[in-house]
Amino acid sequence: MSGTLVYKILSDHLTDGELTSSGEIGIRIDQTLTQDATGTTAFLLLEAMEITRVRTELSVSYVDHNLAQFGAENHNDHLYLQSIARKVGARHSRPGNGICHQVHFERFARPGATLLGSDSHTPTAGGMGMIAIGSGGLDVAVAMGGGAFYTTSPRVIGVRLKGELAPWVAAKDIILRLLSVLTTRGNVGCMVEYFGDGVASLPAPDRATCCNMGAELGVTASIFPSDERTREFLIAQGREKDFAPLSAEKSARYDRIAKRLNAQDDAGVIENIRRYCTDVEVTPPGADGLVDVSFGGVVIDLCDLEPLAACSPSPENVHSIAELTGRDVRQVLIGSCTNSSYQDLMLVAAALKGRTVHPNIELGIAPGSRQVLTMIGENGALADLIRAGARIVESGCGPCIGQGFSPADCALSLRTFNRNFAGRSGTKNDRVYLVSPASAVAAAITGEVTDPRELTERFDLPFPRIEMPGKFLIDDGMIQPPATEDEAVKIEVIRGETIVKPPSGRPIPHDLTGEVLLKVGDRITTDHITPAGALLKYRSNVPRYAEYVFNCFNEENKPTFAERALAVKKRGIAGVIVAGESYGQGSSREHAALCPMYLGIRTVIAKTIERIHQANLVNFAILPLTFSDGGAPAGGRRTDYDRIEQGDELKIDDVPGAIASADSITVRDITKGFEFTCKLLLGPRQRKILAAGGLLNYTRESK
Ligand code: MIC
Ligand code: SF4
Repeated sequence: MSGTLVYKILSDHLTDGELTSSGEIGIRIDQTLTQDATGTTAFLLLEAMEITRVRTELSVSYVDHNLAQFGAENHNDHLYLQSIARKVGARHSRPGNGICHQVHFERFARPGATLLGSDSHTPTAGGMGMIAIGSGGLDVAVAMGGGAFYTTSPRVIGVRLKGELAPWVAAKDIILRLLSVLTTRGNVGCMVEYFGDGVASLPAPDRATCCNMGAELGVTASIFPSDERTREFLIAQGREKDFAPLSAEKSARYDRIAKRLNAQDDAGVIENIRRYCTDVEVTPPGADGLVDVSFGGVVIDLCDLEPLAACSPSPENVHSIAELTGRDVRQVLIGSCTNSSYQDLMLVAAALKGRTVHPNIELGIAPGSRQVLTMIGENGALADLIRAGARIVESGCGPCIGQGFSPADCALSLRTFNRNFAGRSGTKNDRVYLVSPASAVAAAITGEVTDPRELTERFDLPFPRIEMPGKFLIDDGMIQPPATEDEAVKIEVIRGETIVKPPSGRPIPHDLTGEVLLKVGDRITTDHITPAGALLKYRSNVPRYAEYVFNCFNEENKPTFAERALAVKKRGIAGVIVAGESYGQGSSREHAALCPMYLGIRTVIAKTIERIHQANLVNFAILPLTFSDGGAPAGGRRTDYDRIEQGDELKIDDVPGAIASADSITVRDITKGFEFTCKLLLGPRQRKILAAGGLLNYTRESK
């Protein structure tokens, strides 16, 4: 990765390790962000570590997720966050001020800096030429206290953009195209770096859209160079002083990327790799049907791009809008940290001006920030949206996290959001397609999936090219400044009774006996593990939230997962979860580790585990193991994953010995009478954390 922008920023911030292998590196964190759904736990953990003052250049606590306020829980959290942020020296963006990533991009993101956030879409700020990473709240708490953040020295995927987007084709279509090439799988430990002449044509908010959905690729961060478009945005935000030009060296070397794919199931992906990547090599399929694919980089010609949609249930299930045209749509939602910028909403308003939303469509719009909402309010665009029949939602996450606007059974919902995991909308049998604001508004007008490029001819609607305003409305009045150290002493932290101290981890027993409580398939998301939507309000009370762990797998009139886990815990043995590929995809929520830990889960054995979730498991002293046979052994024999069943009793001897130094560990399935090996791929620091019984204990011990 020498000469890349990623390399430059990381080497400026390196505190530990080397940037050459895929070993562990420590980096200094300049800025942090937290949001209310993860922030309460993050600040409680900060308190548990006895950190009384933040030591970063900037830490911001945002309230944007839980705004529904049914019951006292949400407001209790808001008041706690407002008081603790002020006391410890963080800023606090109050409810109504907007979605953390949108507001951070507008007001704080700066080229060349590092940002760590307790939300998986923190990489949005990469659109400003910074390294922005999502993680669990405990890691953010450590960074707030001045500690380094540890991650894998990344492989850098080079994405060259050529040309310019055609009218009605959008930044969202760029990232959807990339998802159709790289998929949501197998990109752990990578960062995406955009370069090429096409970059200059994209304004900063478009870059933010691309970096935002890098989270769906599963990469650690995505980054754009910082150039004149960046300066233009910063000037308009009254922050020119934050500008610094940054780009990769001409001689920059991007990494060669390797992926293992299924020749049959992934045929479309392999075709896309051949079409959009350079120096592609594909091996013939093995007996297991798998092929090894490798390539030098990705090239996307913006001129050739067409409007795309990611169909349910995965952001990688990408099709051209042309293929889907004519499908009946019932709901269109515009908003989320991906696509709710001023330019996005102005485009939608311009297209709807003087029209009424199609009778079949329910249209909801959640502007990304108070800045956006106020500006469209003042220039009349909001009135155009309201007149067209749009239902305006407050600036926040809202429907993106299943808080309202759940669609009817099986009704097609087109959203400008970033995730369409089954059930995330709050409707079990939902059908959510992820699209650009242009494609969304086209459906809002016609009532069916429509290529927005047709709007010009069919509705005599010229493409409304939205220019970046020379000056955004600047009003940070809803961002509470931190207290001075003197003032801080007098501040009393408000702790509502629904806020419960999170449990801390314990060292894993020497010989671990456990029962497989659940065996799940591929792509289990953190939404499956710890459901969001209406249940988000229990985030500050782990025992209560834990009742809903794996709720989607519970069957009527049968003990729930939580009940079974607690019964096993009572017997003095551990709970084990067995999973397929990409376990723990999606959000950064550490509750997906913290709640299982509370229920007595001591190990997860999966084919692969996603980056943020793996780190969260380690932070809460849950052993993350991956099957050594990769879920695909040679010779066609049954995989270890296939042989294990729910209810099996497993035994692992000398866990501390393995944690100390081994890269593999033997697991015995006592019930079935066979042994298998698992990989224990951890850096030296993660091994110490596990041995200490979690990051909280480790941090206390190393003080
Ligand atoms: C999400 O989009 O799933 C969330 C809600 O923003 C999560 C954070 C959380 O679970 O609180 C994320 O993406 O990290
Ligand atoms: Fe909020 Fe949705 Fe963005 Fe998560 S993805 S931060 S829920 S807007």
